[in-house]
Amino acid sequence: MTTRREVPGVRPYDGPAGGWGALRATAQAVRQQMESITAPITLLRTNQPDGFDCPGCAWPDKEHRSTFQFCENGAKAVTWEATTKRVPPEFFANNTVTSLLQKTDFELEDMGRLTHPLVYDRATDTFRAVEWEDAFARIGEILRSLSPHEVEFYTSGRASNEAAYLYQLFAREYGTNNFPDCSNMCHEPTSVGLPQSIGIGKGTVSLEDFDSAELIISIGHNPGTNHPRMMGTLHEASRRDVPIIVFNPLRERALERFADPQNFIEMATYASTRIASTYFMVDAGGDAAALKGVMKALLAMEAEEGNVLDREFIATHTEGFDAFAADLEATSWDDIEKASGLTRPDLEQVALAYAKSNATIVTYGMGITQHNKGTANVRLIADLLLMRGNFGKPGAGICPLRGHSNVQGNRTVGITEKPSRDFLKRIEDTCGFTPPSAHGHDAVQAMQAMIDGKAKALICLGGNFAVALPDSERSFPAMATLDLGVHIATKLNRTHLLVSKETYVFPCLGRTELDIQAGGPQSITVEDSMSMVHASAGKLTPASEHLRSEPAIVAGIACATLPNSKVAWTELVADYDKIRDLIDRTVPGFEDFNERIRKPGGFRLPLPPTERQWPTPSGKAVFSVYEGVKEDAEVLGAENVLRLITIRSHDQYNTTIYAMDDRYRGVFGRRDVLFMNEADLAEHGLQHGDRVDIETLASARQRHLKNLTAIAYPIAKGSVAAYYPEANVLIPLDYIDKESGTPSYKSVPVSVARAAAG
Ligand SMILES: Nc1nc2c(c(=O)[nH]1)N[C@H]1C(S)=C(S)[C@@H](COP(=O)(O)OP(=O)(O)OC[C@H]3O[C@@H](n4cnc5c(=O)[nH]c(N)nc54)[C@H](O)[C@@H]3O)O[C@H]1N2
Ligand SMILES: Nc1nc2c(c(=O)[nH]1)N[C@H]1C(S)=C(S)[C@@H](COP(=O)(O)OP(=O)(O)OC[C@H]3O[C@@H](n4cnc5c(=O)[nH]c(N)nc54)[C@H](O)[C@@H]3O)O[C@H]1N2
Ligand SMILES: [Mo]
Repeated sequence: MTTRREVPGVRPYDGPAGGWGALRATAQAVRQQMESITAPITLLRTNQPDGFDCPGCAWPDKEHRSTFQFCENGAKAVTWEATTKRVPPEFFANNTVTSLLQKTDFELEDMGRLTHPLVYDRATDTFRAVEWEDAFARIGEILRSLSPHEVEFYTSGRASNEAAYLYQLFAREYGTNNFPDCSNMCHEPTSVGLPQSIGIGKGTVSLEDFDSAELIISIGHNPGTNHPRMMGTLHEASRRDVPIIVFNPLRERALERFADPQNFIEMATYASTRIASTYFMVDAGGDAAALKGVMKALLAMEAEEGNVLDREFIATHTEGFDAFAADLEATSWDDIEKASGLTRPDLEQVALAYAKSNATIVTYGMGITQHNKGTANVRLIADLLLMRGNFGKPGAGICPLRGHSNVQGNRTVGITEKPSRDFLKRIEDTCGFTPPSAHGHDAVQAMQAMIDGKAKALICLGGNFAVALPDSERSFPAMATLDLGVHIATKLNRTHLLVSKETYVFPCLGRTELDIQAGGPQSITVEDSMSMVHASAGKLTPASEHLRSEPAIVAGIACATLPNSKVAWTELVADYDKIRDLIDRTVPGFEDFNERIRKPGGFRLPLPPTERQWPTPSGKAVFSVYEGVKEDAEVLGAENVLRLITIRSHDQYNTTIYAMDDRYRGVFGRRDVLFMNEADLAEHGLQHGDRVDIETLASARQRHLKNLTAIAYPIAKGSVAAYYPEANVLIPLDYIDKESGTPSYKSVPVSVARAAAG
């Protein structure tokens, strides 16, 4: 590479992921957020049998009783919540909302934990403290004056099963299925696609499966940052010489090399382990074509040599194979190569490795789901696994990397805008009211209803709704049109400041904190990515004596809204066992919930495909047909169009910015960068470090993001990447996967030009 000009805050990162850099970063996170005496104790309680579940990610622990698993980003999530910083009412008295809106997302949350329930005062443009009961009474009054379908009940996936269950019970008794949910922006294609393929919308592997896998294919996820405890698993697999094939448009350091901080020798010798055995820089949005290429090659191998497909499995357990195979035949290699950005020999090489492996796991994340063909992508992964019977045997299966630490659990206990009849019937029989059956709004539909003036109130159980959604220039103003905004949160964020006619911010307990109710100290439960349900109990003194638990806040609003409620809210909140009893009676798989949750490690929810049972309408697993590769080849290959990927930095948790670095990608102290392939820079007449403007193509409305610094980066040619949430201004709200409603956050057609401003 020729010598490049120096760009402030941009320098290549040569080390492995993990290692000493990760230990240093952890120490720094602790120093910045916590008094050092309590910090190590808190961290040691993370994911311990009697401790709390890490709020960082949904990757499981071995039976939840391993010794402390080091995880830099888990430590950041914990210290960010357990911080000693506070934002009391005096602070709000001295800072108008207009002035707070000038602060960055990092600055807003870094101010610390919320301490009092707050109400917005329009006259002074400030938030002031309010009594809980007064706030509940007013909210109840407003909600009673609205039609239930005008109210949106948003959930972010950190909420416990108990809080989420009460929340859906409240909204349903009130009269709506409007449950926009962070999952709608995340793994909805998994929830919609996998049931069609294998009858259940969840992953099928367990941690133990990784011990006997012979091949791991990792598509579109960045575990070094987002699921760091998974690095231990990949590290072990690699040291067993298991090939790990990666498909990712960006070179992600942790997928190349990793030094395990738990490995004494690696640390002492500054050594590291390779992770990917082969790394394919697929084009953004090119996975469907790549997967079809691999499967087409497999069919060809079967025709030539035989014994490549698991014919018996296909005959006994699946349907739709002939149409699926015919479609692969009909798809041209030319289109596959154009749409994936990979070559036929590349994909044949993957097919060969796959044909050799007797047990394959495919892991995937947002690089697969956040596309306008997200559901089709997920189904193609299932197809690949079905071809060789990679379900229901040790070491094999599908492994979606879930987002928030309890997003999967929220879904399981009823946060869905499309509830099944069966579930509604159980609620009716158990609770004595008739829940509505009409489908409600998902996240994009909820925001669209707000933009159209059809929604009048938004209640948020956590999260940063407006900032997480696409199209900020339309989404932000929509917040102001609402009659009511209610936000249950640990920390202040921009969505809270986009005030509605009346706005309340309610401070809640976090995972790390002691939750004491009338019936004594409570524990909550969560479900990890592998369908393990286990208990979690915080131990820290709450950030303020005025905090309430999420279940208590939901119950408070419910009591004030529904004076004749059939639900015994106060009793349920006094003892969460009673909430679990209700879950036991209404959600399949939770039989004897209270008993089983008390066993160390918890229990696993039923996953029929692991026993080769397929709860699809036909009772068989179903192959899919994706006919879009030709169109993808045209769209992805179009001249002068780049595909924008929006990603998380290493110092970020969704819209929460912990700090301004992205260590493994070599970006420090800034987030205003656009990652570009060297050849694309040259074709645009640009150099590393030039300032650029980005414009969204193929949309009627003009959308710009100006003055980013373009930097040369190993990324597939034709793909560019910028950080979320800043880049959300560029994404049209209706640019979604039609089947699941998930925004196409990872393949926005854009043009890039030298910045107009000097
Ligand atoms: N520390 C930390 N942990 C987190 C989060 C966090 O923000 N910070 N967020 C949590 C949540 S809610 C979620 S959903 C998960 C997210 O975890 P990931 O699924 O890892 O999400 P992203 O960071 O969005 O990155 C996706 C990866 O996909 C790649 N990619 C982008 N487009 C494509 C494509 O078209 N094809 C392929 N093959 N790859 C592509 C990107 O280069 C990137 O490496 O992590 C959870 N854990
Ligand atoms: N462009 C682009 N946009 C994206 C994505 C992307 O990859 N690209 N990813 C999407 C994905 S995968 C997701 S999941 C969404 C995330 O969307 P959200 O889940 O809505 O966003 P978060 O940033 O996780 O929410 C952070 C806020 O949660 C609150 N919080 C933290 N802990 C707790 C708690 O214990 N209880 C309560 N009640 N509140 C708490 C704090 O106030 C904090 O400010 O964003 C989506 N948006
Ligand atoms: Mo997510």
